Amino acid sequence: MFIPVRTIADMTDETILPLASAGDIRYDWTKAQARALIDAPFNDLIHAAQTVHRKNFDANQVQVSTLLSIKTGGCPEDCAYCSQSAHNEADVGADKLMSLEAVRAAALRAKDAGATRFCMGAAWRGPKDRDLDAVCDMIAEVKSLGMESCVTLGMLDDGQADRLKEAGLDYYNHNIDTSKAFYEQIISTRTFTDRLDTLARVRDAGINVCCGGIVGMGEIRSDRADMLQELATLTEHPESVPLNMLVTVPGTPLAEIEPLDPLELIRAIATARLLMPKSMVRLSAGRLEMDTSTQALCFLAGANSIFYGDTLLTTGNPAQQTDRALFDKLGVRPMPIEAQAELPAAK
Ligand code: SAM
Ligand code: DTB
Ligand code: SF4
Repeated sequence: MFIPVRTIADMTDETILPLASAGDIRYDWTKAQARALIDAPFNDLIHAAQTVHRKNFDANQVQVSTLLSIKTGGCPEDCAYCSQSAHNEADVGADKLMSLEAVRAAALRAKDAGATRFCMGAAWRGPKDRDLDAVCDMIAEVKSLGMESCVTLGMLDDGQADRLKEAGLDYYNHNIDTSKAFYEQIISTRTFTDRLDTLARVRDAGINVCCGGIVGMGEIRSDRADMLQELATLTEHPESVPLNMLVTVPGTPLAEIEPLDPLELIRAIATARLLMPKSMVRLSAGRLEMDTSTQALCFLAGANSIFYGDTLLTTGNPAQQTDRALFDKLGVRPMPIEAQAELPAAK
């Protein structure tokens, strides 16, 4: 079935897009098509996204990851949203890299609480080789507990991704954050191309790619479509696409920005689901500020992963009890680790 949708300003005619029955894996999406999708009538967009979602996933399962900041603050990058940038007043101050014992204890707690993936973040421009040794030990530790591992350490040089792969790393998170056009408003210390280079190194090393961005930083809807089109036209779709709603942090340049209408996040999630049908789409930061109905619509639009545990890296996340109640209310079950391993994107 083909549903006609009205395109946005830079296209004058109605265009025909394969909305409802699509779900093909394509790498040739154009910006105009991505913009037309995100701009479609809300009900058409959500219906199409949920239809594609059901073809690829159990619609009542949501993957559960837990985050830990293993090195917090004092970051040399100038990301305008971030509490950990040394350029921002908000900077929480530089901590040392956490010990292996402390990481193991946190991973065990996450596992006992039901998380199947453990994600470790460090506020670095990129890891030094000495740091990488320590992080490799942490990855091995997480794997020995029977969990999937993910790290986000900034930019990687040649060879560093291979070392992470050897340590058993499952996912590397590195976000493009926003559209190429809006990017310079947010970060000046590393370029959009730098990010793509790191993503290529991760892909070449055979590590699953986790890459998404933030909405609500003052970009417009077409920027959100363009960011998603960028991801959907990489050589392979990222296996995991985290979509964060900006968490405004006092002392950052974006502290006073008007909150984005949650319907815009939901549109972005549905568009991600349509452009990258087999990827996990994570409803990431910003859930503490969202009501149950918004989160339910995010799942309906095709989100199927969350961060679980009351802290993200430096900001808050719903309490575990609150999320258990959310899942109960919606009849959602945590995705078992075996089911994740079976997903086409994980192979
Ligand atoms: N330092 C590493 C890097 O930037 O590659 C990894 C950690 S960084 C905090 C991971 C991602 O979290 C960022 O790329 C951004 O998309 C997201 N993030 C950071 N601060 C945020 C905030 N205040 N609100 C929403 N998302 C945020
Ligand atoms: C991602 O896209 N979101 C996570 C994870 N990747 C590392 C981080 C969210 C951070 C939110 C702000 C904070 O807690 O400092
Ligand atoms: Fe540093 Fe990452 Fe924060 Fe940017 S988002 S300032 S790179 S910790």
